[in-house]
Amino acid sequence: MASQTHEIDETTLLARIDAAPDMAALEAERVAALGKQGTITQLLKTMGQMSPEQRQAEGPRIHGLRERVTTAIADRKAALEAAALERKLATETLDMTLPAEPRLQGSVHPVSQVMDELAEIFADLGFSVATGPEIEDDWHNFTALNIPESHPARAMHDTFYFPDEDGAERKMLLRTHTSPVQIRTMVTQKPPIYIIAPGRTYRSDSDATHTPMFHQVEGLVIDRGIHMGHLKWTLETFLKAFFERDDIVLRLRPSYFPFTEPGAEVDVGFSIEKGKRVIGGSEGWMEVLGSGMVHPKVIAACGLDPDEWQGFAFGCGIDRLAMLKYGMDDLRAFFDGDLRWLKHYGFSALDVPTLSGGVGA
Ligand code: 2NL
Repeated sequence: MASQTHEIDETTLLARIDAAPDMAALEAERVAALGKQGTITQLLKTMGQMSPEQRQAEGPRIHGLRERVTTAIADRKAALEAAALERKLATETLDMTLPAEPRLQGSVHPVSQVMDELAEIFADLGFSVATGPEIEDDWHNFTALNIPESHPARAMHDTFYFPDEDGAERKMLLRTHTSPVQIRTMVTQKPPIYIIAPGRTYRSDSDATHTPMFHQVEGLVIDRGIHMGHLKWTLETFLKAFFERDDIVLRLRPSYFPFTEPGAEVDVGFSIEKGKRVIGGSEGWMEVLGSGMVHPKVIAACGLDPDEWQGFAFGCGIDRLAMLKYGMDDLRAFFDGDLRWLKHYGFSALDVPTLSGGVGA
């Protein structure tokens, strides 16, 4: 019993610990020496059966042995960890001379892209972009457009009204179309006027094809001697550039808008490609725009002489234009903010539409 410490060859054990090639081998050594059934643990247990004199002699030797083995394991562990870090640092390199990787996050919404395309196409025809408030009064949104208080068109617009203010002359509302922007332009600028007014508009209806907020673009020309021929050429030129096809066929159908005389619905020929309707060709007709000659009463309401100035105007939904051009079929997805949809249909910030590069390239 007294010779138990001699069963452990300390020199060999410390040498094995020092030579442990990896963490797993080191852990095996630790379990074999210091674990529950470990040689040193067993040795410590024998002290219980020793006589006091024996314990006095063996105790310090056994504890000393355990101490040195524990220290050796800790040292070896630190050495292995340092070596592992050293290897990692040697293999992981960072080349600071490489150019930065472009990480494009986010994309341009199809509505914004189409607005940019419209601005580009119409700029080429001499039109500038006009904007105005989304919170309007009923004079600019309705009255000036020949839609008086009692007119059924007011009810048809599903208008969002603000609560009446005490003493206020005009009702405030969310504009139901971008026409008030053109009214403001006619009131404040001298003709000739060549503008498009793209922007958000609001109507209180909502289903698969209507959202309470939607985007509209309207165009307005006020000049001398303007007639329907100018209107048709402008729309045809616009649609050819926008859909990037030459086989665009227009059909103007008489229609009624209180602010035009005459008014015309514009149908565009479509064809079927890969099971989907695309603009171009003439397999069928699709209603795309509303238009007409500006009503003399509207011109007069803006303080201009309708005998001197004539004009045409048109309007259509930007969301619908985007759907037709880029093949989306659910309008509601436009405003969900779903990143997967945006990633699929969105545009690169670098994809700026230009006439030379193709507006939708
Ligand atoms: C449609 C129809 C249209 C206009 C908008 C307009 C504006 C002024 C004077 C006269 Cl200031 N007209 N805009 C004219 C005809 C049709 O839009 O279906 N929009 C979605």
